[in-house]
This record gives sequence, structure tokens and C-alpha cells, in this order.
Amino acid sequence: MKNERTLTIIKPDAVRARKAGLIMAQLEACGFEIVAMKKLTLTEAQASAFYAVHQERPFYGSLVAFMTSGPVIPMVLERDDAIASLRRAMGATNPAEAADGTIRKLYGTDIEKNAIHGSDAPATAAVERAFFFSALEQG
Ligand code: FUP
Repeated sequence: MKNERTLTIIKPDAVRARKAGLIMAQLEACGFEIVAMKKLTLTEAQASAFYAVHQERPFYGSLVAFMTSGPVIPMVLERDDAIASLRRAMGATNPAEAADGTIRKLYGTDIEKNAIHGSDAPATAAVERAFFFSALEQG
């Protein structure tokens, strides 16, 4: 399959735990190229907008509070079949249900503090990449 790009975010729990480097190394070992990367702390408005699809869900307020609780590291990743490959490398949303060796199993704490985000489809990947990175930054 041809090269594809996706958006990942190393979440505040994993950044706080100093696991960002290990997660990046695991992603590179999975064949991803880190095309663009930055570190920032999301505002409440930014996190609310990023997760707007979940705004009616009971966990939304807590999720926004968590995602603004410290720095995050968004990255644009590229490889063949990047979107599905990243979802496999991440593991299930709930780390307790994630397969052994996946990033969420290794570094996640619970269904909210689950270490990493990955876009779930081509349309969301395009929107989410543009949320964090300009066209210039994505080369
Ligand atoms: P995923 O695509 O695996 O990140 O999962 P979802 O899009 O279903 O959920 C997005 C984020 O909402 C999860 F990463 C964590 C949070 N979440 C909760 O906090 N509680 C839940 O019950 C479900 C999701």
C-alpha cells in the first residue's frame, strides 16, 4: 500500500511519566517516519474543539481537563497503511483490554489516561493533522 499520513498525540500522562522518547522509538521501530512534531499545552478551547465529536458523552469534561493538564506532543507520522498501522501499534482504547506490547498496554493507566491518540480514518487524519500543523510544517 502507498504511503499515508496520520496524526498522533503523546498525551499528558505519558509526557509527564517521561515515556515520550520510548514511544517515539517504538513508533520508529514500527516503520513510521516522524514528519512533523511539536510540544505544547492545549487550552480548554483547543482541547474542547479537538474532541468536539465526543461533546455529548459523559466523559467529555474529564477528557478535556486531562488533555489540558500538561504538555502534549502531536506528531505527523508517515508509512504505508499509516492510519490502521498506528491503531494497531496503540492497542485498544482501554489499556486493560489492549494487546501485549502495544503502546497503551505498556504506558496507559486507564481508559482516559491512555498515553496516545491516533486518527481513526483518512478524513479525520487530514482534519487532525491540519489542527496542529500548517502545510509548511508538514513538508
Ligand atoms: P480512541 O479512538 O481509541 O482514542 O477512542 P475514542 O475515540 O472512543 O475515545 C477518545 C478518547 O476519549 C479516548 F482516547 C479516551 C477518552 N475516553 C474516555 O475517557 N472514556 C471512555 O469511556 C471512552 C473514551
